Amino acid sequence: MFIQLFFYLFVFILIPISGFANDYKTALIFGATGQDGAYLIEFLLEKGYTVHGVKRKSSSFNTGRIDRFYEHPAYKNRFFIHYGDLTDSLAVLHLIQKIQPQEIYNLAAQSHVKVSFDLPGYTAQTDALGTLNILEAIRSLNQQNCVKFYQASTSEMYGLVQQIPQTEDTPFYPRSPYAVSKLFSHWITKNYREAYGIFCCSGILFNHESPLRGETFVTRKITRFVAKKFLGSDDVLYLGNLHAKRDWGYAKDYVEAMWLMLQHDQADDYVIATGQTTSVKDFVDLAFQEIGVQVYWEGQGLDEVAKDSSTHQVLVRIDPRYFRPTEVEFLLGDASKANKVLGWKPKTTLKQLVQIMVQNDIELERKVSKSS
Ligand code: NAP
Ligand code: G4F
Repeated sequence: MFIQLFFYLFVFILIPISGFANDYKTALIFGATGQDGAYLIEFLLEKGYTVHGVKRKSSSFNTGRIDRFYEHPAYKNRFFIHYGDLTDSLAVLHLIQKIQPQEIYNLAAQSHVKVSFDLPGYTAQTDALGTLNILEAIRSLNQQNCVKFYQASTSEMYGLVQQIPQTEDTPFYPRSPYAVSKLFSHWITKNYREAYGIFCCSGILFNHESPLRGETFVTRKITRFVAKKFLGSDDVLYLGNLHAKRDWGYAKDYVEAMWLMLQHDQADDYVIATGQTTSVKDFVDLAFQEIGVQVYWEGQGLDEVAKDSSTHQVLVRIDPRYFRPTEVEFLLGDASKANKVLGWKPKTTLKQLVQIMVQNDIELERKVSKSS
């Protein structure tokens, strides 16, 4: 009797509250080599998970963000990488069959909004039908009750915003092939939850940045430029729409929200955001402040420029090549539901994020110039 009681206490109370149970969890991440993939891998490995990541075949190295996990002694035999592509439905099915994960995170996407206008077909194949490939694999393998699924939805789905701030109930109005494809994935995820009872969650994440952010996204483009300027460059930065506003958070804070969604007993969709919005122009100002440069702006439209207030040197000019055929001018998220239900809130302010990114890019630039 006493032994039985101890057994129940150990299995149902001590293991769950100690987090020890996570030692037995296996996660599969599509999009493991991207910004969020790298932060999520680290987060899950730290929690004791075994993590399987999927990388695409590439003619050059594409694992720069995650190589360090291979070498880390604490993660030995708990981190694995497999070749795969979301557009290859059989490869997706075989991976799930072989790995038998308890959690699947779909972070894989052609994630650049401007590029999606040039590659609408490829974007739809990956960002829309790719998600369906995973959900269909779960269903065909009869894994409905064994696996939890996270879908990387996006604030881009609000596009031409119908409400301020945007919540889980705000109507969508996508403005790019990327956003339309993501909207398909958002709804198909919901549909598979309702139709087949699969534990599927979509995180509607607003923009999130970090030192691992791709270099063609506007924040990282700016912080890299500011770092080069700090080390003596004479270049000018060319940007597109300076007046777009985004709700920018820190990617490291946001991957925790993905995990929290899959730990809850009810599958649901959540907005993840900071509740603050800032223009591209103000982001430029903040980034230059980080290296002690005050910026002032002059001119209008295509002639608008940013100058250094002590030297009057031009720092930023407009290049219409960076404009989009249809733009998302304003995003501001309300993450109250995630706060109330999951206990999630952002930990990092925009000022801290800019500091982290600029300092990291200065270090990186120093290393590059030392080695060349
Ligand atoms: P990211 O850095 O661009 O990473 C995307 C990942 O997807 C990379 O690992 C990429 O591989 C992989 N990938 C692309 N096409 C693929 C395909 N056909 N099959 C398999 N993998 C493929 O994006 P992120 O910033 O980490 O964002 C993660 C996810 O969240 C994306 O789905 C994005 O759309 C979404 N999202 C991002 C934000 C944000 O602000 N960052 C906000 C909302 C939603 P390679 O490394 O080989 O290119
Ligand atoms: O940094 P961006 O390219 O990010 P965007 O378009 O907001 O998309 C990112 O966030 C989404 C979440 O809402 C994700 F779903 C998506 O995968 C991606 O991670 O552009 C931000 C804003 C835009 O309004 C753009 O027009 O900055 C403006 N911008 C101005 N100059 C620029 C530039 N964007 C880029 N990439 N490059 C420029 O030179």
